[in-house]
Amino acid sequence: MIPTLYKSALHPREVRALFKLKLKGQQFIVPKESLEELVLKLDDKAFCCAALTKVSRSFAAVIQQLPEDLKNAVCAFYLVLRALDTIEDDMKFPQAEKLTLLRSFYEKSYDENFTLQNVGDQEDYRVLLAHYDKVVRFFKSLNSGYRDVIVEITKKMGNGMADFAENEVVSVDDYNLYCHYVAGLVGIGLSDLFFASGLENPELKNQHDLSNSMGLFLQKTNIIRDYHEDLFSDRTFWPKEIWGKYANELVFFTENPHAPKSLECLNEMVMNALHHLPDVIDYLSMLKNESVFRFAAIPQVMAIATLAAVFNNPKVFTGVVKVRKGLTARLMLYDLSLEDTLRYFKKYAGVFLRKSPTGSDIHRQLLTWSKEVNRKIKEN
Ligand code: IN0
Repeated sequence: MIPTLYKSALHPREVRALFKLKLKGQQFIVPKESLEELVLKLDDKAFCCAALTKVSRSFAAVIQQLPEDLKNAVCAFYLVLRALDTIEDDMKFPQAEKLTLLRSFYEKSYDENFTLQNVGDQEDYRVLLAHYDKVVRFFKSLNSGYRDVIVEITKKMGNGMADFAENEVVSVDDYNLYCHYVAGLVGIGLSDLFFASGLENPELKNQHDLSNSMGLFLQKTNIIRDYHEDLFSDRTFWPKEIWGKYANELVFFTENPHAPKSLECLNEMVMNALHHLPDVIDYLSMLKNESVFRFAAIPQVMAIATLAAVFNNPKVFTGVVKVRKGLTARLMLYDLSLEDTLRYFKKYAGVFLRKSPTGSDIHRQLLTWSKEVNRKIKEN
């Protein structure tokens, strides 16, 4: 808490938010015991809620403010996807078995005997998979409208992940397709869950492109931010079609973090992600329910703040660049509206422009982009 406060010291509103969140935090209790200890104490639903707080940290609170039915559906969806992701990420899992499991994972949604031992590179993920039968029973308690959406998305995502476990991301098309599988489909699934809840604008169900962009904006931000971590765990999602213009090997950037070519590459990756923002604005403008809005908007504001922090920043190549936790706290506490969200987007659009050298190619692209973003903002 103290180091977090220190970083937010010049932002008094964030300091206040951090303290309030600490108090309000009692509402979203993150249990002190380990998940393994909690298995023995909690019923299926309580275990799933606890697992959510363990695996998604601050995001769990954003899910928990959704209306009861939709909250349970999103919680189950999140845990199913996290399980799938854990299988995909486990580099020790034998490849052939991994592919079969990714492609058939959706079939386990109704199998109360299904558990997986010793899979996952973090303790909480391992416990989640070791007690997956609990997720299955919680999933089965949802109504059929929600269940069908979750199974369909899990099937498509597992197959897409398996395709990419065999083939690398090379072209920009591959990059968009990979991000579609792991995140765009989440956006499409969430729009379908909102529809099934009856709480949201029914038009959302047909907005596949906008829903997809919501996921792509988040996932591309993660991929850019995680360059260093991913490079050292021997995987990479940066498309060669982009980085190949600046270097012969991806490690060049780590070895030369301050080289103009390294920063130009990073900035092109950021610009590529920023092109999804107009769709994000259109999607968020369609939402009607306030708690659904906050659930959808908070990760997008965190993403643009992260992109602004990584833009033109050599530290991406040598470690992790993170946004201040105080910002998350503030976004969660003050009931974020569309107006506030658009104000954040406008503010960060200015940050990108200021961080790019006047007259440079990237500056020109950002100018065109920010005109479009500002036009969208005025429309709403
Ligand atoms: C998410 C998304 C998410 C939330 C709301 C609307 C969305 C619309 C389209 C696509 C995804 C949407 O949000 C989470 C946010 C999250 O988990 N944050 C982490 C922080 C972090 O760095 O990991 C936290 O601990 O707070 C998200 O990142 N993903 C996700 C997964 C499932 C669901 Cl149901 C919603 C993951 C991903 C890959 C971006 C889709």
